[in-house]
Amino acid sequence: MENSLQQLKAEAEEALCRISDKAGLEAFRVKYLGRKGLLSSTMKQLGSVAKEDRPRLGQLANTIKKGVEDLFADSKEKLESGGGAVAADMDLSLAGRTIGFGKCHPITQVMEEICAVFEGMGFAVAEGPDIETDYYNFEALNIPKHHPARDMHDTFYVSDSILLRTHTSPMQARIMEDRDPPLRYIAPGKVYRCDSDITHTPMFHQVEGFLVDRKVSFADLKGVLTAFTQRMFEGDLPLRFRPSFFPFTEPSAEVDIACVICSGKGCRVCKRTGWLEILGAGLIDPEVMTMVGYDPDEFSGFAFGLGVERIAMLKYGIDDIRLYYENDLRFLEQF
Ligand code: FA5
Repeated sequence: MENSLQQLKAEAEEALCRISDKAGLEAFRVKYLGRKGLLSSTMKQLGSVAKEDRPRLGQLANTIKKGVEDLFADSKEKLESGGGAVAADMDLSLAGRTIGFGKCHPITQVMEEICAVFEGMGFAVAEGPDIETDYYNFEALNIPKHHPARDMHDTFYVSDSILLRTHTSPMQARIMEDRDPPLRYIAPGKVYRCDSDITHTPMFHQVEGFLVDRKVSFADLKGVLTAFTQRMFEGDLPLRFRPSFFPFTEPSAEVDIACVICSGKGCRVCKRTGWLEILGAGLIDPEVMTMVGYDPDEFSGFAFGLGVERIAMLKYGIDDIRLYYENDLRFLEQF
């Protein structure tokens, strides 16, 4: 009896798997679960088994019956909701839905391109922490407490001495402190400022670059940056060096590229000037050299920090920087 019950269970389970329409379900119900069905007739035989085996086999029969009833209910529900194992009207030869491949965000792509251009010029790549100390972000760069230059940075503070780095320049101090010249490094990464409009975002990317050696001049800086823009924009884009001020470079400059969005005629992106600022740069201030233990009479260097989003705007003719961070796939998929 026990064997016949187990065999019936296995048969019923197998039969259920093969059912693909309502008629099949009804036939199954009549054959296995109906009043005169196989389960009922097997259970009727309980009366003829030995008295001492009856409770155990009765219990087993009930469990098997309940199991088959549950499976039947499940299959019925699946079939009625169109999710049957193999629906009769399902065309298995149809092509499946294609799953699109993901790819890097356009800013990551531009960042990698920028790094590749500088690596081609012999710069090594170093990365540093986004959460930075006040010392490396400001003090080591000749920006002591209460210096007015701190105001330009719109800093997000974590505590009095810890902050989200406002630029990648702390990497100058971190690397110079650790190593002796000659040095030629770039340091790409995220930076943060409380700032937002069509050319500013609160989180953006910079690539810091610096070179320290004997007899480094402003002409070297101009040469490297001109070669960079020529490679990045594949041609001669007008470039201008504007005198500026950074406490950690002397002399300092800001570099603008002719606005590709309006071809230099003036638009809302370039604030009607025909130029878009892409980086700050200069010769490393002797004060910074001294703080990291270099002799400024023996060594000199240049440094620059470029805005990756600005380069990406110019490269692709994007007129609002915030588009990069709205996560609209229709925009992102174009790159
Ligand atoms: C600096 O951050 C300096 N650390 C650059 C530097 C490095 C100067 C080494 C000298 C030597 P500045 O604040 O100008 O400078 O920012 C550099 C570039 O980052 C800007 O030219 C601009 O392209 C970009 N940038 C600045 N603020 C934002 C912002 N909120 N959103 C997007 N890009 C920005």
